Amino acid sequence: MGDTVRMTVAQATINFLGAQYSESDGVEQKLFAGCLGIFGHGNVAGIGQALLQAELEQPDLLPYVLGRNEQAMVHTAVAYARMRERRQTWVVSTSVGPGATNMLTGAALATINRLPVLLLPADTFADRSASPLLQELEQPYAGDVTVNDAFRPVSVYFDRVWRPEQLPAALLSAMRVLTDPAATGAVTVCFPQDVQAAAHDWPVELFAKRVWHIARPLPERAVLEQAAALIKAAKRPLVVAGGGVHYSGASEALAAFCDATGIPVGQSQAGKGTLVFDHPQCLGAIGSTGTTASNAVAAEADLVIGIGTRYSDFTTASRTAFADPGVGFVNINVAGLDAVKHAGLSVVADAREALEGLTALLDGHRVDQAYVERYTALDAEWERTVETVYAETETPEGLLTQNAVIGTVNEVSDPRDVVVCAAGSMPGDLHKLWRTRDPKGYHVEYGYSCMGYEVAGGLGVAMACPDRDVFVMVGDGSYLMMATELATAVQEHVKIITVLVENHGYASIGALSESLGSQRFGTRYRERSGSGRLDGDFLPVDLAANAASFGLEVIRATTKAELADAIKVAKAGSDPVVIYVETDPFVDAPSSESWWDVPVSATSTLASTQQARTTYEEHKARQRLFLTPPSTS
Ligand SMILES: Cc1ncc(C[n+]2csc(CCOP(=O)(O)OP(=O)(O)O)c2C)c(N)n1
Ligand SMILES: [Mg+2]
Repeated sequence: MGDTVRMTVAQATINFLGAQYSESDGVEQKLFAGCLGIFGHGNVAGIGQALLQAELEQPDLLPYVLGRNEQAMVHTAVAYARMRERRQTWVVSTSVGPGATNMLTGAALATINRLPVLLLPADTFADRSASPLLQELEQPYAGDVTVNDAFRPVSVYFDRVWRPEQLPAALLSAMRVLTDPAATGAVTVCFPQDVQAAAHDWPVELFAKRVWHIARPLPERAVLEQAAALIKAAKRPLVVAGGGVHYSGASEALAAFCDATGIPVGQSQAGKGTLVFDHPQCLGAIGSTGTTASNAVAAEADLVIGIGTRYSDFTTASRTAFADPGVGFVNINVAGLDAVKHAGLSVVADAREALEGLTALLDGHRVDQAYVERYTALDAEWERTVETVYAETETPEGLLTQNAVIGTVNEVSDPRDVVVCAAGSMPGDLHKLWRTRDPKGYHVEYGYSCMGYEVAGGLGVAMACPDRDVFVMVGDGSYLMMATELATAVQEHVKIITVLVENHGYASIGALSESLGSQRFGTRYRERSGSGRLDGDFLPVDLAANAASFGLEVIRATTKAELADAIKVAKAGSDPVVIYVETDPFVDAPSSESWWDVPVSATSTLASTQQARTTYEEHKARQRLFLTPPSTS
């Protein structure tokens, strides 16, 4: 037997995690920036003790940050990982029971967005000596099921360390999955609380520095040649760029490919910024929240080249965006799951490698000049639309429009600043309207579009890029759901500029409800009136005062000029600031001339619903399955 060292399971885990590195393109960095945590029984004595010991004896090993809500901590970690192109993330430690299950939403968000995070929920006693303990689920049908089993469907790897001897295998598997570009997401390793505190003799090699190479799978030569042939044969090819382009660091390779071929690009939410907004081939957002330019080009495209996209229903306008009868797909993706979608030619490969290979194979091939002129004109028309709405002035009621808020933030912020959002009407409006001037300047979480991501995610973004200002755009609904991490931002002295957009409820779902014949039912923050309905006065809730209670500077802005001044003040300082603006929920962003499939009641006593159903059926008829493989003939 070789040398061993005696430590608890928790101490061994923290020592192991602090010694893990990722490596990509020859650049090494610590895989974990630190550990976010909230203590309770389950982790306070085990992992908590190990973190304390580490902070005192090896402060750089795995710095501990106290969060305020477990879900929010996952958001922070995931946002950080996205900014670091999945090469670095955080560990999140929770107590047993509710502390653990509070992370479920965050786990789903991480997995859907293909972003790495290591979750360490505490678990009930392995030896069951004190069962049923506080917060333990007792299932009559199974002795080994705990609430943590709910993590299985939302994790890309799940394990539970019932015995110390299992620890090396569980941790090595967790690292493998976290650093696998095709498989990454939420990795959950559960730690029964008695096991955390148990001592064991560990082989010293367990704690050696370990470097996890992040692979760039190469495309198969023959498949890439097929892809090049399809692109050469296409008259109206269009790239759909997704988040995978960012994670592969393929923005420059995409720009070179577009410059050489003249092929235009529509961008998904995660793919926005892969080309900057004024790149000649950038048509901006695509799909249900897309630009009219992207969507017009998509409707006519005969070949769609998906790169690092999972083709969500927003990206494809619920399968109505691509209307050419013979349209085919070529999909470049590290994940086979995504590469095979829509019967596409599946190019399972890293985006940068595949793009560089394709540009070489295409060897000077360019699309027709007439096509270039057509999409350039469409793009210019959309840019004029953006100019117009950016210039909107206050409404007759003296309210700002959301378009003007977005325009003002865009114009006053610096090109390298980052805008963060996730749910409500702003993600769609930002997708269309935000002029992204830096590949990392746009961070909208739209895989899960999770209300409450904004502040917590913004904190993670700001921690990942202290040299940029971070604008958290958050609606009143999302803010009310989870503003908790403003306290963490104050604690950590992390500057985030939160633009809190008050419109007294759910403008997004209100507009959706109206379009579906449901009359904005239950979407405004109003008191219950004498009629028994929620149609009374607006609630006297003062969110600006709420934000100020976190110990932050809050600036109320009622005009565009005040908003611009507030942004300048916030940018000039070094502390977190909240800018509170009230907007008119009835002024929408310009239409994307696109659709989103949300089924309307097939039968109803309400005329509004009946009308909406007729419209729904018209749109639904345009929806198609893409089952035909692409062809060069
Ligand atoms: C956790 C969560 N619950 C519910 C939803 C559904 N939803 C999407 S947007 C929205 C309303 C958001 O309101 P607000 O933040 O005020 O933004 P606004 O729509 O007013 O722009 C709701 C309820 C969601 N996306 N996430
Ligand atoms: Mg709102």
